[in-house]
Amino acid sequence: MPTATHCPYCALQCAQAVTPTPAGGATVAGRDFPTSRGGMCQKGWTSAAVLSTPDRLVRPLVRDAAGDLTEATWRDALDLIADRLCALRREHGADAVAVFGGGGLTNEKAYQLGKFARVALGTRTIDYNGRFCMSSAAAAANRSLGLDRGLPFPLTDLGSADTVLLLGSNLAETMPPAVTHLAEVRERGGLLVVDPRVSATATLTDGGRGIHVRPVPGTDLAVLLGLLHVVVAEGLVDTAYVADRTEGFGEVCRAVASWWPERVEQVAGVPAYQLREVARRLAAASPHLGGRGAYILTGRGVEQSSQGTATVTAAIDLALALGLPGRVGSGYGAVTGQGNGQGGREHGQKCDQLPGYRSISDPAAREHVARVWGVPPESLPGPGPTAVELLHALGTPGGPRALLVHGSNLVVSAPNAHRVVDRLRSLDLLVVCDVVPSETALLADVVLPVTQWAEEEGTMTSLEGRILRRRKAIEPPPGVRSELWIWSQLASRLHSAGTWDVDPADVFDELARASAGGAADYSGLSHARLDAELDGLYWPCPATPTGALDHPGTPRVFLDRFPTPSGRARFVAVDHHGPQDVLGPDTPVHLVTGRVLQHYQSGAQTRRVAELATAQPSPFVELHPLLALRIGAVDGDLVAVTSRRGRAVARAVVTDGVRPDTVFLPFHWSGPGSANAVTSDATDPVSGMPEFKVCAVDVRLASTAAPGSAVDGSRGVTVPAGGSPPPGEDGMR
Ligand SMILES: Nc1nc2c(c(=O)[nH]1)N[C@H]1C(S)=C(S)[C@@H](COP(=O)(O)OP(=O)(O)OC[C@H]3O[C@@H](n4cnc5c(=O)[nH]c(N)nc54)[C@H](O)[C@@H]3O)O[C@H]1N2
Ligand SMILES: Nc1nc2c(c(=O)[nH]1)N[C@H]1C(S)=C(S)[C@@H](COP(=O)(O)OP(=O)(O)OC[C@H]3O[C@@H](n4cnc5c(=O)[nH]c(N)nc54)[C@H](O)[C@@H]3O)O[C@H]1N2
Ligand code: SF4
Ligand SMILES: [Mo]
Repeated sequence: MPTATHCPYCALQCAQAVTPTPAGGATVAGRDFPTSRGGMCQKGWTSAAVLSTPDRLVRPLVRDAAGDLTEATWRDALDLIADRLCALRREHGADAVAVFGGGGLTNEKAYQLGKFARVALGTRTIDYNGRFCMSSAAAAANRSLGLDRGLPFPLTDLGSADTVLLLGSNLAETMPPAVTHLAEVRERGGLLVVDPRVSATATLTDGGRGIHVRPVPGTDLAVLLGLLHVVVAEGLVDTAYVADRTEGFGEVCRAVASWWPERVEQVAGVPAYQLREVARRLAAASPHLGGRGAYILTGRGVEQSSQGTATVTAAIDLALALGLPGRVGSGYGAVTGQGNGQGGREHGQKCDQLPGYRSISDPAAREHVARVWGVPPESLPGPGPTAVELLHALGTPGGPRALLVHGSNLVVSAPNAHRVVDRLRSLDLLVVCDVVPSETALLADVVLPVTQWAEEEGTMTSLEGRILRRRKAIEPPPGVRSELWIWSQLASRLHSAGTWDVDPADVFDELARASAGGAADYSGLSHARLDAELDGLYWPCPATPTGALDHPGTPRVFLDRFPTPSGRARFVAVDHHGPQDVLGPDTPVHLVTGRVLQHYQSGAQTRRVAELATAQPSPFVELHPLLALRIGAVDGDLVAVTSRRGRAVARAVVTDGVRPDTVFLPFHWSGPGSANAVTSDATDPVSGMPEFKVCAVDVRLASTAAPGSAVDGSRGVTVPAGGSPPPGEDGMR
């Protein structure tokens, strides 16, 4: 019998039917569902391969005196971790133990991890990889709209609109089944894409029926200020909406006054006529001018920037001026990335947060959550450092001495990876829970093998804020444990207060109580209720005052009011400064980073799937024919991309799909082609988001470039600079 569950990877959470095979693996088929409509991408279709990858972790590993990771019993591994944690806490205080979580963890695990950090470890030092992903969009939405639910409307709503403006999102590769929801908009010629590259998504603008805007990397904020300038200058503002539902418009009007299209053209390289055209098309689609509706959506291309929060803020300001948010058939949204990127940022693994999207600095929130946890509110630590600050502090005087990693492969995915590897190596204790020996696991002192997706029960919250059931379809390999069990074992060894359930349904019930009354209220839900609702339910979904679980959920938020003190959305004035790295004589080219269809994130999972590894075997750098000519490179040559931080060597793909002043490097590989050896760890001052997307580099033929060292997770393994990574050394098996 197939089990109904959802894909292990991205936030679209395509519906799957998983059937066990006699050999212990599984087969995966698509299943009807409103967002995925029975479809999956190549990663989803091949996802079962990760369940039985030959190097699946099935036993705890502990680093021995010779420096090798060797098999250990669970008892020995957990005793060792608990002993070392106790000793470090005694000597250096509770904050000396740090925790790093992930947006791929189920809601139950994300919740329990936050509780484990605050109650069992008593540390404030916890953050997670969602900081790399959704933090700028979240910070801007919270500030402007009072709430961060990535898409505050169902994805299926997009089909009714005249126009969709996609900024820095390559949906056609990052969520292929979602493209079906753009079909009607494309038919109307209404797809507008802002991306410096001719991405797969940009080609959906259909040869000019839609519009592809190609700004200089890192200048989207200027583009958005210019668009709002045109909307104001040409009298296209929805004045009734602005008066009824917003505040702060006057200041924003003044701020955009100086961003006339010709000035934007100078900064962003986008022709002034094209800016006017985009602004007019958006306005014509807006309800107040009789249009069918318009959506503005942002992705990582504009958010992963040192001005990411400001850029999203400008996108929301534009949407508010056109009267889009909180209207059926129009809106602003951010396209959440990770499988549980949405739920993962609601239940307490963020450094400043308690479950239910509550602030850890709010006395009432602390009181409520402490009661659910059975501990005094004053025992809960305060807010801790954000991800990049946390990583930089590891092993420094006064910084954390131990790190527990759950669901992130930092060696590949964190910015300025050489620095991160250096910090990880300086720790007294690195513990990594994973399903495969990721590059980060290979660096650890203790590696714990955990259950994955089709082996576990739980819930995930998709990009639309829809809560779904993840269901167990097959037995995990013997020897593998769930993280809920691991935390309960460690909590008891640490003599922690509180109860530590191991059944995901029980943990969910506790999470529901902890979230009650918070922004992301799940108190009207249970596993049993979600089992009966095959399409899931949207939060907020509170219990009734009598405790009944029959709230219908909230597909569309903001329809009546914005959850701000005044009930109005806030215009926030922002200004454009550009990326921290500026081009100079030694680094004259922009590097932009991103994704390819076949690989997921750090590639820890997808590089182990034969079909995906064959289709996309090694890192590559896209460069324009003019740049290729200048450096004397042809297709297939090894090209070195060097910044002030480090260097990546990858195969050249010569294409006029990138601008002559820009190269593109996907970040899915470690070793010599590691994009994050090169990226900048400058962060956004509001959100802590690193500037992954844009930095300044030198590009030349690898043979003419100075040698550099490669980022590789394993200790004692030296990867030669330059040259193709030998199979296996970049984690591919
Ligand atoms: N295949 C695949 N799918 C995934 C993932 C994956 O790893 N692989 N990861 C999931 C996750 S966690 C996430 S966050 C999402 C990310 O999904 P997306 O945001 O769609 O993905 P990216 O490729 O990171 O970036 C999108 C686009 O931003 C463009 N870009 C780069 N710099 C700039 C700029 O300065 N301005 C503008 N306007 N655009 C720029 C890039 O050219 C790229 O086409 O994907 C999810 N889905
Ligand atoms: N240059 C550049 N860098 C980027 C980005 C970019 O666009 N450019 N994007 C950033 C973004 S948006 C993101 S989201 C990050 C993501 O990057 P990472 O945080 O590295 O995410 P993953 O590769 O998904 O790592 C998840 C790890 O957890 C393991 N895993 C899977 N399920 C579980 C589980 O249930 N429990 C545990 N303990 N482990 C599990 C996987 O095997 C894998 O090793 O990368 C960021 N880095
Ligand atoms: S689009 Fe995302 S959720 Fe759907 S199959 Fe692909 S990776 Fe899985
Ligand atoms: Mo992400």
